[in-house]
Amino acid sequence: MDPRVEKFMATIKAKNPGENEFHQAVHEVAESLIPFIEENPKYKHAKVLERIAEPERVILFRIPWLDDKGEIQINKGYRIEMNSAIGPYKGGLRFHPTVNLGILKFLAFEQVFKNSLTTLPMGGGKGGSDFDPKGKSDNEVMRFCQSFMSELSRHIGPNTDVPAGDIGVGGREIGYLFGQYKRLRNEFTGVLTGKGIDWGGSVIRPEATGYGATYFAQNMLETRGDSLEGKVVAISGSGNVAQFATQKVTELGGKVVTLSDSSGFIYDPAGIDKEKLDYVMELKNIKRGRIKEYAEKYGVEYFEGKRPWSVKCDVAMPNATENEVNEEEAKTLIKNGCYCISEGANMPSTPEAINAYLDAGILYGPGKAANAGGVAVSGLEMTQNSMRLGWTREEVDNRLQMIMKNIHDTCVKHGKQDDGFINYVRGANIGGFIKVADSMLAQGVV
Ligand code: NDP
Ligand code: 2IT
Repeated sequence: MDPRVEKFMATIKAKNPGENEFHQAVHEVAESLIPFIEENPKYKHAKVLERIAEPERVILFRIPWLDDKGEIQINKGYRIEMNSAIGPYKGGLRFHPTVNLGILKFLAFEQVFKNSLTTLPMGGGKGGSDFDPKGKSDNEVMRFCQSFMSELSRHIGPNTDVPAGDIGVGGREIGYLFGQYKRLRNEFTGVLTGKGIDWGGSVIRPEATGYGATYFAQNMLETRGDSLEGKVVAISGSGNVAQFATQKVTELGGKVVTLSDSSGFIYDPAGIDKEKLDYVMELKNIKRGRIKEYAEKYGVEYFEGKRPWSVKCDVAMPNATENEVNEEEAKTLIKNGCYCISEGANMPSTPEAINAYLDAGILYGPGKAANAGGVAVSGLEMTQNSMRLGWTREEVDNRLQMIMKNIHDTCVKHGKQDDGFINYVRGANIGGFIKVADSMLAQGVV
């Protein structure tokens, strides 16, 4: 390891003990940035990277709520306000039992670079709770969201901090959160994104992350004169990102053969077509069932407790969660002929898996570039809210495609090596850093 990176990481680990995912995210960025900063001493003397790695503010609070039995439940609530150099804090809320400070700090840190890459004026933030929405009634979810927002409302606002969805937070939760904010503040405003179309939302926001990650895969393939047409695609997850990635891959002529949830994956070699995807959407978004039921309905194989990376594919899209592709799985993917990875999830590949992709010279689009379409359309939702206007699907989709293309160009600009190989990790980290760093320099020691 580069001794400068090692020294930097020793300080990060000492200051943030036990926050393993945060260390992992910072390490990946530091490996790209420290050599770049050495070549650009203005960033070094101003300790820009050291400042970016320290949240501007961390809010931690109690969320008491009453379950359907009338019993009091208590969860932890968080909002990490990471960096506001280029705009209001912006980033999703995650409701999942694994949520802790280290996970949200990694997500907020990634968000700073991702939001910068979109070219829109958004700082970085992330929040959430260890609340588990699984098995809860709609009323319980509503009471929880109301209690969560009772505290969060003091800290956010359309010009301050604009949360959105992430794992466990979709349209239903954003609705309850928005209703409570409006009630407390007596303000109808763009304080959240991912809102319903009838009350301030943007078309294409639900689709945006999955569509964007698919456009990014297409952009990467185009650098090799290739496309998604006729490609076999393995997708993990079966939530928001996975569903709309499946839809767009299919529209572009690819064949999606896997989906998963935390219990296992289904393998459908015939491909998950529109009708089957409609079934998945109903199963996951309305019935809130398990992906196993797909295997029962369509008579395909289900692999309990397994991830889909053993399946033969050309393209893989990890769209579930962090660290869901390890070194062995990455090597299996490559061995089976996979040559393009586009990450819809945040940090789904372990550092060893990333090294395997880079060593093999395959196309690898890291999450902070490939999944930026979601937050980008959130930024477009903020724009529409400010104008009190709504754009058409065509307008928003064109802008999304343009933004993904721009992000791809930025990665090429900063990541293309002398031998022609595009290192998208380096490209995304440097490309995301420059605008934030220059803004911090311009704004003084803050
Ligand atoms: P959803 O809650 O809609 O879906 C999450 C999916 O991932 C579910 O299928 C879930 O299965 C699975 N999953 C969650 N945790 C685990 C786990 N520990 N192991 C295995 N599977 C798991 O979330 P999204 O689709 O919105 O988010 C997916 C990923 O995309 C996350 O990494 C998120 O941070 C990232 N992302 C999301 C954006 C958005 O706009 N929504 C934007 C950019 C990135 P189960 O139901 O069993 O829990
Ligand atoms: O990780 C992400 O970029 C998101 N969950 C979306 C954030 C947003 O503000 O739309």
